[in-house]
Amino acid sequence: EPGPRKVRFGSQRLQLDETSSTNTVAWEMADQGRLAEGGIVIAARQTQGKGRRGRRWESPAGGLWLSIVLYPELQVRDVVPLSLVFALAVACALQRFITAPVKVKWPNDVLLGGKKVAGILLEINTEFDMIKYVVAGIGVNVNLRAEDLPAALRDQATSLYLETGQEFDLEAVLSAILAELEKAYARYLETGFKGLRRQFMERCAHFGQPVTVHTQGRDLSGIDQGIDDHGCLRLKLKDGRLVRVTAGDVMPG
Ligand code: BT5
Repeated sequence: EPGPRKVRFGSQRLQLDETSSTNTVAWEMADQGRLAEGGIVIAARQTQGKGRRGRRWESPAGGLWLSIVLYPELQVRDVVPLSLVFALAVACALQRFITAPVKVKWPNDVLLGGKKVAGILLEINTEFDMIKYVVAGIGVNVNLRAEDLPAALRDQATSLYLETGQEFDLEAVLSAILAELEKAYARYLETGFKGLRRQFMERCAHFGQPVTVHTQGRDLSGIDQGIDDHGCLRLKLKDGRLVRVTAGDVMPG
């Protein structure tokens, strides 16, 4: 049949009270063939929540901590932009609940009031060049209070509650997120990042700004020239050279 098959996100759901990391659980389940495409693992709390590159993700009660498993028929290099696609989808979902602008920060952050409200962790299991499965971890600070986060994070992290003074129904936020993720994923399979690039740039917190990108052990400073059709960040360096970065951390200035 023509067109990519449509999957429902969250139709299979493992709900846990507390776990180490939903990404770890989803990875093991996928490995054992126990998690279908679009299946999710979700926990009320994580004791070993993971960020990128071995970093820790604070996951107290009050947030949404979930992982989705996917079996895309894509090359590894075409899976990498999914972290941008999913960050955009989460931003769009959160925007349904609040009026303040929800922004994205390349490659995997969602920002509210300039602070991180959500992050994406993509883990890819490959065999040679083939993808066995992808686990997309999504963490959203929904009803977290200031004291739920370590003091050192308080000037860079926020929650929907901290920005609005309102509590949100976790199930309602979850369904909005799953619906947006599903839509963005289908679109990505159809058009590639090309079809989502414009939308990403419109929500991007740093487009046109001076930034420093930490990538492959070094810092590159320049002006953000936007994201290309493959999801790479284009940077104009001080010496005028234009470089493309595939992964890294963006800081202002
Ligand atoms: C991320 O990493 O942003 C990926 C976060 C993915 C979390 C989800 S939760 C469900 C699933 N299971 C997991 O174990 N993980 C996924 P990165 O860009 O590396 O950002 C990590 C950095 O963000 C840390 O080093 C802190 O500085 C900061 N941070 C930690 N916890 C935070 C939180 N709850 N809110 C905002 N910032 C946080």
